[in-house]
Amino acid sequence: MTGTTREVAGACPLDCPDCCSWLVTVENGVATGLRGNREHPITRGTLCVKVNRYLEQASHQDRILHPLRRIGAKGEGRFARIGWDEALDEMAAELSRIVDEYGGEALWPYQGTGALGYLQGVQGRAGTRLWNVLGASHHEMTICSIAGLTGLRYALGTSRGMDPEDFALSKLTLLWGTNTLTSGHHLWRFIEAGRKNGGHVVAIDPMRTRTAAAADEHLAPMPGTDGALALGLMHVIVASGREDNDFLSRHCFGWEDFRERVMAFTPERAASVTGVPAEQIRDLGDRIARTRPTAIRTSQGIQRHAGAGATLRALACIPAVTGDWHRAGGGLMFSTDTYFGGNREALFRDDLRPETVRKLSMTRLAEGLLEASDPPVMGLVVYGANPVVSTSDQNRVRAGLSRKDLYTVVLEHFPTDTVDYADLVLPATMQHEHTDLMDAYGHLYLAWNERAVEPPGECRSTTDTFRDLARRMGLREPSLYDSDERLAEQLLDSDHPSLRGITLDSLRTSGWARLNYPSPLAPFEHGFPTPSGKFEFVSAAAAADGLDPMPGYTPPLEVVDDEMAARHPFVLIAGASHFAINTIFGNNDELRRRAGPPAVVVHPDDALVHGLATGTRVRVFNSRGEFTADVLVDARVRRGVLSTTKGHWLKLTGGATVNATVDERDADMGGGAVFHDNRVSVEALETSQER
Ligand SMILES: Nc1nc2c(c(=O)[nH]1)N[C@H]1C(S)=C(S)[C@@H](COP(=O)(O)OP(=O)(O)OC[C@H]3O[C@@H](n4cnc5c(=O)[nH]c(N)nc54)[C@H](O)[C@@H]3O)O[C@H]1N2
Ligand SMILES: Nc1nc2c(c(=O)[nH]1)N[C@H]1C(S)=C(S)[C@@H](COP(=O)(O)OP(=O)(O)OC[C@H]3O[C@@H](n4cnc5c(=O)[nH]c(N)nc54)[C@H](O)[C@@H]3O)O[C@H]1N2
Ligand code: SF4
Ligand SMILES: [Mo]
Repeated sequence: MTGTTREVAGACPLDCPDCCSWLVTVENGVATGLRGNREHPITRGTLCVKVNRYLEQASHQDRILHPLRRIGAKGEGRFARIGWDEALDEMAAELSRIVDEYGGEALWPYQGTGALGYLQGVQGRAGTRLWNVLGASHHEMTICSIAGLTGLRYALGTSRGMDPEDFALSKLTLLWGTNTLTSGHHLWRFIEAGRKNGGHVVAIDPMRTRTAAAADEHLAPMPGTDGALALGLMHVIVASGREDNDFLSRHCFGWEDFRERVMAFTPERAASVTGVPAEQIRDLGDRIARTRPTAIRTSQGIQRHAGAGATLRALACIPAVTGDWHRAGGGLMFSTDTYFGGNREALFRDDLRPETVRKLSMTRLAEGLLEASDPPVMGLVVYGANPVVSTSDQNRVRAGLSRKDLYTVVLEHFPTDTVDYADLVLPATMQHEHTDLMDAYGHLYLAWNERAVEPPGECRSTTDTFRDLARRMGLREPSLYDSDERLAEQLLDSDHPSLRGITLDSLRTSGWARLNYPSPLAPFEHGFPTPSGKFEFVSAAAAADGLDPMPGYTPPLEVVDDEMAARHPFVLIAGASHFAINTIFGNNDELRRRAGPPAVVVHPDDALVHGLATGTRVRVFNSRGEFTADVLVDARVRRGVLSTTKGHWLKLTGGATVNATVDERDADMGGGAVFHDNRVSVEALETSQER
């Protein structure tokens, strides 16, 4: 490389389990190339179809490069350019006014999953020190994984599980409500390695996704019924006497009670709940019983229903019944994000906030804006989030954001549907334009993301923006002004064994480091971090939280509601698109072309009954709202289910999207969202030939 060309190591910031390690080529101060790091054991030199376009996206003509002030009505998206000084003066004055008049809790720092890092993103709750000092309401990250994380904790004492690299050791892999090839494809190499070693791969998904199509076998349950399927599978194992009694008696708590529940759940009963034939349940139960180790990969898609937390809790019981929790290559993996033992307390500084602050749930934005009182929400600062598209009950979210007395600031890269409602828009940096430190929720490596180039226009990083704002507000707390490096040092200043041998300097030099855990890894060989030290079939903590003390099947709500089914015959699920990540890249022309317009996949039998054909343009609706989509008739979706994708921009599609139909309702645990527990009807608008 010449003197003016260099490669800078960084990492993908997006909400994807893979946290890829990347290298940015910088020529004369300009980023001219981006590639996956070949040295990194997970990335292995490839990014993905989306992030291959990251640099193109960074120089997109619509990139917001300067602060903007609203000049039109809320929702219109008309703005005038202003300077940073003016913007910060205005924001400081407005936030101070709100705090003085209504108290700090009238502020809602609404951070999303646009960037995951510990400095600029949501893992580090960027900006949280400022919000703590101001006494702002606490923003609860309920939108993605919380129900599953909570459910797992009752059984395991933690939400972590397998090291994904150990899928290479698995003889049977269940891809359960997860679309690996789309939503985090770097795991596939390990699954394939297991398969080459004689392993068998089963997908469990109402939809024959590209992942299910690549598996050896596919079961298609009704959405939200996986807990029943898990119980039916365990029944088969136990009824044939192939449970691991040694493991159950030595390492589990409450087995005898839970055993009774399992014995009551015959494959026939599971079949009637799930719609999966009893024969298929018997076959898979039998295969699990005779295959050691069996690994379950599950992720967020399975836990967007009323019984979300209970589902993950029930799934975690399978490796307890088989004893696989003690075998590397066996167990379950949902998320790895608690393997990193960084000093989050030192980073967050929650000691700076008042003793009690109100909590506001990310997925209840409409309720918060329209109904919260004492105090009402008067100031909303949105960053790394696009709630108009991503959050439930879109029409009410838009009504809330339209409130004339609400002061809204959005930190963004692009003029999103949410930006349209802002009073003030601040231009934000992208990953190669700022510094960050990342862990992953799909592997055990940390990454350092070195800033590679100067930010374009007047873009500022999240940390810079909040430091500048604190200064403008005249706040004296010294930790508000800590530099990015200082923040990283504070986070890494931990005696947790996972960080042994890792310093900021060492991480910076290599760009990435494996957390200090053995490989292969049997995560609970020294016990479970529960109160009993054992796997808990019976959980006092769950009982104390008003939940069933034992794992079981908690049905979805709308999916099984007969009265609603009579009105709205389809269950609608809206999973990850292959060509976008949430709403990010939703404005990239080439990726949009490849993704096609919003579509709903309908089973041929349902299409016949409802008079739908491929290309029929339909209105998809329920009492909450509606959106338009093109029908695709295909047997890859099970009967009674419609499948679409999340993340389409309202302004680039039909003016409303799937979340216009989704209820603002909590799942059983943690206040998780219920995106897939949603009934709708479809009605033809016109056929494509007429268009
Ligand atoms: N390309 C791409 N990658 C992404 C994302 C993206 O938008 N695009 N999103 C990122 C984010 S934020 C997340 S949280 C993860 C999500 O990662 P995944 O969980 O893999 O993604 P989803 O598509 O939400 O859900 C996975 C599958 O669950 C199925 N499913 C829905 N309901 C049920 C059910 O009740 N039971 C079962 N068994 N299956 C069900 C869906 O049909 C879908 O195929 O992916 C991340 N990666
Ligand atoms: N129907 C349905 N809805 C869903 C889901 C579903 O499966 N079905 N999935 C849900 C899930 S799992 C998730 S995680 C949520 C995601 O919902 P959100 O957290 O709202 O994520 P996005 O909608 O993609 O919005 C991220 C925004 O952050 C911006 N951004 C990215 N990096 C930065 C940065 O460094 N600084 C600033 N200031 N901005 C940045 C991007 O430009 C983008 O506009 O959506 C949820 N919505
Ligand atoms: S979105 Fe996922 S697969 Fe794509 S580059 Fe980022 S971390 Fe890697
Ligand atoms: Mo997510």
